Amino acid sequence: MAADVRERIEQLRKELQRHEYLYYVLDSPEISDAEYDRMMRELQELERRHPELITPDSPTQRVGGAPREGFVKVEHSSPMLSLDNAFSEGELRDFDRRVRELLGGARYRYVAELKLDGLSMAVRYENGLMVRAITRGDGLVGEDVTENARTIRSLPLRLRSGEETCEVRGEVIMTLEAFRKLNEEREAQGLPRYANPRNSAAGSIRVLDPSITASRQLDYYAYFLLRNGRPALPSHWESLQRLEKMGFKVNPHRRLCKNFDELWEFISEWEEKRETLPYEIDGVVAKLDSVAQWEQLGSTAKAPRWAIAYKYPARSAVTVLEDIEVQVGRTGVLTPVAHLKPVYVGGVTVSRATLHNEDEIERLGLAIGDKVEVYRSGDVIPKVVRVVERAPDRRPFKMPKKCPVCGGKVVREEGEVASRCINTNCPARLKESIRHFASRGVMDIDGLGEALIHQLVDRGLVKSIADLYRLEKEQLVELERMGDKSAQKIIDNINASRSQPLPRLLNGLGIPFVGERTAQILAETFGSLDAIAKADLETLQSAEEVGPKVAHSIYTFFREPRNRDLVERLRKEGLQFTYETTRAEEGPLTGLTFVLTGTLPNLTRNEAKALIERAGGKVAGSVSRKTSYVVAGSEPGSKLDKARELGVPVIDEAKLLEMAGEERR
Ligand code: 3B8
Repeated sequence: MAADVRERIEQLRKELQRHEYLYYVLDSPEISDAEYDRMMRELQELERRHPELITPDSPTQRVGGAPREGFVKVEHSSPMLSLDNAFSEGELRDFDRRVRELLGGARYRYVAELKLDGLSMAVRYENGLMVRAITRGDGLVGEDVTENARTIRSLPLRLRSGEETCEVRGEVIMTLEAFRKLNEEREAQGLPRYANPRNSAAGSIRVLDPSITASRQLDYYAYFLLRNGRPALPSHWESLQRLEKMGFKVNPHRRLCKNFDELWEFISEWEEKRETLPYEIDGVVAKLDSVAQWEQLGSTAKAPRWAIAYKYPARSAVTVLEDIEVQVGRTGVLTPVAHLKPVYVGGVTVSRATLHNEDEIERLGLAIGDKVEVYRSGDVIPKVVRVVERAPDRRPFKMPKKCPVCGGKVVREEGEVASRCINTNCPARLKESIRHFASRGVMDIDGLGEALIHQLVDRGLVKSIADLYRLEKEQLVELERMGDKSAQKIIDNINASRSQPLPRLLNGLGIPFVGERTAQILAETFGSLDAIAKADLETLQSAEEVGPKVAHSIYTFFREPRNRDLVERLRKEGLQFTYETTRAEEGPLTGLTFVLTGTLPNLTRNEAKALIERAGGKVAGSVSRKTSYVVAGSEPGSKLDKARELGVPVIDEAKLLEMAGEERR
């Protein structure tokens, strides 16, 4: 038995490690998140029962341990230097000339890498196991952030290359997407926003509670391999390839350059292409490829002479804040938007920027007419970062008392940063609700864009999200710029969205504070929309990550008659109200296998399945000697005969509910 468990644990770890590598490092998963979760849960359960078998490289150890009192300072094996900067082609040429002179005519090549905008971290491996992670600190002494670093999924806990002892250096970053989500969540919780992904990554790695780091979706890119405090291989290019084989994420956008021109070409190419990257870079790092030449050139106390960081021009510019417009979002939140005198910022013309909320405007000390600095990062909406010069005739901004769209009352609740239009019929809210509902990653209704939504709402064709499912092609064809073909496509896409899984529908409903993540957790915890809708505050809070504020928001949402009405209409349209939950670890049905046959009086097949799994049981497709019970409804099929043949007990829905400890419906 113990040997079996040990073997199963080993097997699960190997599989999970492989899938983590495929997902987080290679970005090409082979299995669904649900399958991954299932394996993870099985491993967690086995380790819970056999804690003596837990090892530090087990994938379960990434969840983040207990908070600590403070960080321990640790000396680096060799100084972690920073890089000198070049801000122009001329400065880069100066660097190249110096290198050429110092090398006295020898041939040399550069390795060009993107310069990720994160924070540097050194990671030690002993006999193939990750043992310590240290921030750069002052370059000589950093802080031990091992427990936090463990939670970074792209950082291997065990090297794929075997039992090596070495040190790896690289950059911890947060992707733009993770950054955007984090700030959305923080805003929802009334917390201040992070200024940029870099600060946000730094803030996430330097927290005392590793579970916070775990929730932040950080990434690690390796760029340096050391053994005994010295570069491990004679060529940097080969080091990067080697790091990849060891299981690290190494930025694929790199080039071995024979001369300055090739280096400059790489830099020019990426100045434009950096817009397309899912993370921020602030330049390109050029390093000599030959480690022997590194040693020849040496370092100053601050930076190596064999490398340089070419910095792209700052993506900020100064312009005039011409006006502040107020937009109304789907939850009625009023968002001030800056209208700017158009200005060129690192490649694009910017004329609008978000100002988030009233407090932000106050914090910045903004007034209309001021000269302001606008900053643009990646694909994120530009933002105003500071006032450069106050205008003499500046006009202070005041949040309107009436909704700019419907004229309804605007309120700002105690302790909230947002002002809201409280008219639930406000057309701006409806339009935003539909836009959110249809958007990518939510219900994914391709073609249902802003212009179409405006027309649908303004013409009264859609008064509620549910009306979308009643639209007919003929109605669409009559709209501006709508052909027969595209109308049919949109209708098809709307119809296809009926099968989007419950977490997406939940997200789509636009319940304040319920985004993608919370929706997923709610669906997994409760298994059905009805269970969520009828749950009381306490029950809602029993779900992970659902605090009083979120619970209150969900509770209130489902008690509002308009929302109940929407839910009922969506049910009639056949949207997905149940979710296949992964099985509960322990419940009244643990160890039992059920087979469903026929139509049950109250529960749909999916609901019955979810109910059984929530109670710890399993559902199988066919009857065998291993079947514990067959649950039969009206018009059962051959499964009932089979059950009788094998002597498997047959029960009805009521009995199932009773066994599962669920109240009768
Ligand atoms: C030597 C090499 C510092 C760095 C380096 O993407 C040194 O190589 C360094 F003293 O800071 N942010 C990179 C990045 C940073 C560094 C680096 N390579 N790709 C980065």
